[in-house]
Amino acid sequence: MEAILHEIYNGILNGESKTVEAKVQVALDNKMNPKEILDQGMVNAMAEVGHRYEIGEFYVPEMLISARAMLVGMGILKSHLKDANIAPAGKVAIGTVKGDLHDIGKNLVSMMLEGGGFEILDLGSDVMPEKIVAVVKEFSPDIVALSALLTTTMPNMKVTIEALKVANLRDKVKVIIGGAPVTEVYTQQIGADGYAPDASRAVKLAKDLIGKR
Ligand code: B1M
Repeated sequence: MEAILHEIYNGILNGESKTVEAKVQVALDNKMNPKEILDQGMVNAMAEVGHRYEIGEFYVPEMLISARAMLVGMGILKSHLKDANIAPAGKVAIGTVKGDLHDIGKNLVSMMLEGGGFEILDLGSDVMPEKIVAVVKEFSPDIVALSALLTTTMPNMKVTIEALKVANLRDKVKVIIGGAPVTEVYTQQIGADGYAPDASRAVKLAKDLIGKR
């Protein structure tokens, strides 16, 4: 079993989508826990990709092919991460903020929230504040979940909250935020309702905020 996780890990690191696709399937066929496959085989590999980029061993193209392999693996895991026993908990509109194309973490949060029983409106990445306002108006989600991976795009979380205020929608929806550079302190500074450092804590936070735990 360890060997399969290792192959998935290396597949992501080397950007080999086909290997990742095949090995994730083998792991599932062998009844491995999907959360274990995700955390130990895949998320760890992306952390190593980030490390190699930081020390100048990887460049953007390597990051990109690793990200593609990660997304292929996540696609296979998705339905297995759902917990069928949990009743619908609420509606979440989720997106990565304007200017930011990083969507792996956002997709993971989205998948885990869906697995936690939430109905998901996934708005993708590079989402304009105006789009969030329009979606809140039209679909009345309980929660807006914003992701940012760049220090330069984090301020667009505040811009989005301000846009909700201007549209008189701020008190109609909870706003939660996350992503590698985001902190609890920043959450308070911009007046968001909550921060989660990872996908599973995002589910707990969302449930707490709408009183479903
Ligand atoms: Co970029 N990138 N990238 N990148 N990239 C980072 C973020 C960086 C830290 C790398 C580095 O320098 N070490 C750095 C940011 C530096 C900074 O601002 N502080 C960086 C940079 C600089 C850039 C470019 C500017 C590079 C360039 O072009 N010169 C460029 C920007 C493009 C843009 O967005 N406009 C860029 C581009 C890219 C790729 C397109 C090549 C690719 C993204 C592909 C994709 O997402 N489809 C990419 C990647 C893959 C990364 C790294 C290597 C990995 C990110 C990732 O997917 N992590 C990243 C380095 C790193 O993070 N160590 C890096 C795995 C993922 C599971 O974790 O997204 O953190 P994460 O999500 C976690 C939590 O943060 C949390 O839960 C998730 C799961 O537990 N979370 C939330 C996330 N969102 C949440 C929302 C919530 C709650 C929790 O809502 C409530």
